[in-house]
Amino acid sequence: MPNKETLLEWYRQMTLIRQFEEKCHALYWDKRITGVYMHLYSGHEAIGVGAVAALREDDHAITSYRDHGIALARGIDPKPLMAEMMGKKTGISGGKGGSMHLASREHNFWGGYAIVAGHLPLAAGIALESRYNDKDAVVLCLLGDGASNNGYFHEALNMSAIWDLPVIWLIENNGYGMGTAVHRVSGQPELHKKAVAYGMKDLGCVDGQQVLEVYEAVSEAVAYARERGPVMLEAVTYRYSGHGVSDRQYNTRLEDELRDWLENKDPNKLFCQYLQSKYKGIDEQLHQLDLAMHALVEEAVEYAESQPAPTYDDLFTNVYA
Ligand SMILES: Cc1ncc(C[n+]2csc(CCOP(=O)(O)OP(=O)(O)O)c2C)c(N)n1
Ligand SMILES: [Mg+2]
Repeated sequence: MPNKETLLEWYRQMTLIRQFEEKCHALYWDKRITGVYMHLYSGHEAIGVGAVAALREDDHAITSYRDHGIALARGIDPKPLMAEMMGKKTGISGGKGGSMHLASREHNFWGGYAIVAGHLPLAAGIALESRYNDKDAVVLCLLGDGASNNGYFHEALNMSAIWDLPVIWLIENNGYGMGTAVHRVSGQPELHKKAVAYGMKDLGCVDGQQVLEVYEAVSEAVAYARERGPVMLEAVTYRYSGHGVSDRQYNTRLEDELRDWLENKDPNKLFCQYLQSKYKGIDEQLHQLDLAMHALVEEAVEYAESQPAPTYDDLFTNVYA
């Protein structure tokens, strides 16, 4: 069982993610963050924080375009992240990636990919490097429910199985791929069972709104992957905003459904209540963390706005032809 200090650190991260996302949303509608796409992680916090907490520093993480929360959980400073949102030169990806392509080699965080399931073969490749060079680092690959119907999913899972690659395939099942419900597009709506088709270990399904449950399940998955090879786990969650910022969501989803997930299954509220019941008198400490994360996000915005844009010459760096 993680100690109080660790639990408070998770609370800090979950709060930071929610506040960062809410700020990004406001900045987008204020046209201070531009671009067509930005996919928020609000609602998924317990998965990102619980799963990344189960990794060692030399392990790897890779995810889809819904990547801000994983970048923050991996310990990347909010300042270069916010600068990236605004396309600044000092952004974590040099201002050329934006919201969907956050990455940091130093943090073994490999992105941020816009193509649905496009990062799955890359996850297999990173894991192959680890195995080939006799390292024991594992790869945490987070993917959406929709991604589990893409051809890359089949190829990458199959390869990981035949080569015993140390990958944790963690499906963040938020019920929808854009506006399409899982049961309408997946022949097997119990997504974790897809592991069976590849002879892969299926660790089942976990409540993605409970950070401790996610942490425990992913820890088991990590131990399995490190010793034996690929493993699949599903975490059920919900996104609190539209698919991306330009999607107002209410066209496609029932307001009652959203209200239920917000009122009764908000991962941050549930974890706050858990901490309050476990540690009497912790309220003031939690309140101080809320304030500190608010200040941290504000500082990140101030920093990002003060940063220069990439130059003409920057267009030609890190381009492979
Ligand atoms: C190969 C490909 N097809 C379609 C799209 C358009 N698209 C972007 S996100 C998305 C839905 C993916 O849903 P899911 O995997 O469940 O992830 P979520 O957005 O729910 O986190 C689609 C169809 C794309 N980016 N790439
Ligand atoms: Mg989805």
